[in-house]
This record gives sequence, C-alpha cells and structure tokens, in this order.
Amino acid sequence: MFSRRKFLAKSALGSMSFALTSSCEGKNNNEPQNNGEFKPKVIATWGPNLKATEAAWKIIAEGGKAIDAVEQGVQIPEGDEQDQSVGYGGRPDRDGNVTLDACIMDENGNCGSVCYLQHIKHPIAVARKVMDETPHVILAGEGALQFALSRGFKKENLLTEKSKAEWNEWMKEKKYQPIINVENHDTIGMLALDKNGDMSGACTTSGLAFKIQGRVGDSPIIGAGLFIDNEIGGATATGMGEAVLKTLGSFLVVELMRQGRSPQEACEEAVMRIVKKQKYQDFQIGYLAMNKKGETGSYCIHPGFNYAQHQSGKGEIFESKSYITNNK
Ligand code: SD4
Repeated sequence: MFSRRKFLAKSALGSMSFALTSSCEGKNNNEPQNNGEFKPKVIATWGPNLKATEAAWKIIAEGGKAIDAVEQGVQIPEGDEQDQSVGYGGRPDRDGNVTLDACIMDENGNCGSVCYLQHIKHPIAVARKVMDETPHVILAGEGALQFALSRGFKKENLLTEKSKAEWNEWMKEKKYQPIINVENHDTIGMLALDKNGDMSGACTTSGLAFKIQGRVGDSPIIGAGLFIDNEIGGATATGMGEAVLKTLGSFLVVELMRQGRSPQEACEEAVMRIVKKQKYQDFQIGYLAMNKKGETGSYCIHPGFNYAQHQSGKGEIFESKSYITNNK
C-alpha cells in the first residue's frame, strides 16, 4: 500500500498574500485569470489522491465541468480496495459494517449527500443523483440504499479480507483510539475550478474506523466536510469529523474568504477555532481551500497532512503547514 510519507513533499504556502474582493452581486464571480481564460485546477486532500486529481484534471482540461470532474475524480479512491478510508475496502464500524458518507456541491449551490450508506461502492455517484434527481439534499441509511438500488447501483460486499482482519484484531481490545494521520484520516475532499471559472467539490469517506454503529461524520454534511460558493471559492476538511462539525469548518473557511482572508489565512483561522476549544492534542484536522483565482491554502493541527494538485497538466503534492509545528 501506498504511504503518503513516501511522497515528495513541498511547501506551496509561502507566497500567498492575496486578498479576495468580495462579490455581492450575481451568481458567479468568474473573472478570467490570464488572457481572458481561466486556468483549470483541481486539488484534493492527501497526497496519495494524486491519481484522483489526475482523473479530474483530464475532464476539466478537455473543457468538462468541475462537477463532473470531482464526481469522477473521487471515484478513484472509492473503488480502490487498498484505500481503507474511502468506499470499497473501507474499515468497518465496530460491528463490522462498512458505512459510507459522501456529498457533492456544484457551482449553483446545489448539493446532494448520502450518509450511513452500505453496500454501494461509489457513494459519491449516489449523492450526485440525490442532487440531480430528487428535491432533497440528504438521504440516509436504508433509504439511501433503496434509492441507489432504484437508480441501478449494484449491491456489493464492501468489507475486504484486509479490513476484516484489522477489525478482528481491533475486536480483541476494542479500544477506540484514532492514530493521527495513519489509522483513519484519509477522506478525500476535492475542489475543482473549470475553464468556465466554475467551482465544484466532492467529499467521500468510510468515516472513522471502528466507530459506533450509526455514527455519521462531517464528510456528508454540507458546510462541515465541504462547502462551495461559486462567488468566493470552496473548502473541504479531513480528520476528526466531530471537531469539524462543531465548528462547521468548511462553511467557516469560505465565509472567511468572503471577508477578505486568503485561502491560507482562512484555513488557519478555522483550525484555530478548534484548537482554542477542543482537546486537539489527540486528533488531526486538515483544511484545504481554493478561491476563485485558483489560489490555494491548507492548514492542519499536527504535521503530516498534505494535498494533491493538478494544474497545467502537472501533478504535485504539497505539504500543509501545521499548528503544532508552528507553535511548539
Ligand atoms: C469523518 N472526517 O468521518 C472523516 C474522517 C476522515 O480521513 O477525514 N477520514 O470524521
């Protein structure tokens, strides 16, 4: 299995001093960047998701829409059994059920979400159908499954031998203790800006490993695990979902950008809101944001969070700045 630690890491965060001009009118704030054109760009939480950003990049590079790019891009880790934090092969809850959370949001503020979805390999595709084909935003549990089946999705066993073996091992002690950056923090949150200057995002996860049955995290909750405002930009989160839910982190990051903060400054402030009130020593949070000019920012609590990016046909991995490194 692919270790993110082996990735070449590079800091992309030194040169960001941009302040956004807030737009209060109209649906879009699509000012062309260079020579009247937008530079498409896609970013995603965690370096190993470079394959996912590449798949999304190909779509936007050919003039496709950001919403299609993010939906296709995040399906790469969803379908990869080696990725034990997303989709097929995800680690189960403490009763052995693989339960998936996902959401998607487009440039018009439309969104769709599924939570506690079982037996469906690509929850993001179901979330897209909730957005496109129902009057609702969130479908949960059995209802989400029945909806997926009614739309032609196949019922599958998502618990692989590897994840089952880890669960059996965990059952010996039944001690819930998340391990920062390693055990269970590999949710993919993806943001894409297309040639039209439109932004969309997607977020998908199997949630925290060995969670209590029924637990839903931040990832399928619009404003927590993901938020897009096509006037301003987008943000997504990874890590201990409870901390993100308590602060509605992705919405916060976008609103801070609306007030003039750079993506980097906004991510830092959102992490600080958590650090000030919660026992941050024991868990990781990583935020990733992009504004309408394609400028990015990321920040996390503990060192080790990184993100993948594709732009101008080039894929890169960037290491995020962290609160603990900077302050201790
Ligand atoms: C959750 N935020 O369910 C997710 C977990 C995560 O990588 O980020 N995993 O709380």
